[in-house]
Amino acid sequence: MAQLTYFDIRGKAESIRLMLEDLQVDYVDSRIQSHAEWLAFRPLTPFGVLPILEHEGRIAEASAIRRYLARAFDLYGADERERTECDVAASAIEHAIWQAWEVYRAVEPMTAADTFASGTLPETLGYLERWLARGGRATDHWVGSRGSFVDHLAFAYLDELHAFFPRVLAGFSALDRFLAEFAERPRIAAYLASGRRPRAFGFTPRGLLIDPRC
Ligand SMILES: N[C@@H](CCC(=O)N[C@@H](CS)C(=O)NCC(=O)O)C(=O)O
Repeated sequence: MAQLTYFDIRGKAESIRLMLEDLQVDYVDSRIQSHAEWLAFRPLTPFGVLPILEHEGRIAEASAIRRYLARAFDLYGADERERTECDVAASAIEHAIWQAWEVYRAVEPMTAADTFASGTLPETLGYLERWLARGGRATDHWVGSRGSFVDHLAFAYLDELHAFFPRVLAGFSALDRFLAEFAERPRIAAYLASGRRPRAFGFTPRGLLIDPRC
């Protein structure tokens, strides 16, 4: 049995939860609930941060966990070219996630959100959409025809944008379509409807960032 340890937020763990759900891995979704619990647990972690995954050993770092699961369950491309494409897309999406999270941490988040929505975000989404649809390929998967861990990472990112910047996202039809189609995968749809997802995307200096659609 695997165990994912994180906080009661989606944050850096949600794409991992999506992978575990989609792969039907038997896992415990362990969520640290209090600061006191975290202070006690922190020295036991490899780098003083979460998430960590226990699965035939202990793995730290979100991107390493995603790639470990991708290698173990054949979600890392069919050949070397596709593996490189997975790394390229995952890196670009991780950067885009970091851009969005900077907005929530801003001193004036409303102003930062407006600036983001009219500038950085559409520019980033334009690049991502162009990459997803590269060479006129089908846009149901980011890499290859069978899908990869990049799909789970992209869904976690786009779903968060759908919650907070739906009108901006709606301007990017391939990304919007990918989001809708991924949500319809039977195991993903079951997870989304399960009520087991954390309600909050993350922590901000002003408290939890709750999904306004919940
Ligand atoms: N490089 C790590 C960073 C993980 C990270 O920053 N985790 C945050 C939550 S999103 C954390 O554990 N914060 C607790 C702390 O810093 O005390 C990864 O990507 O997994």
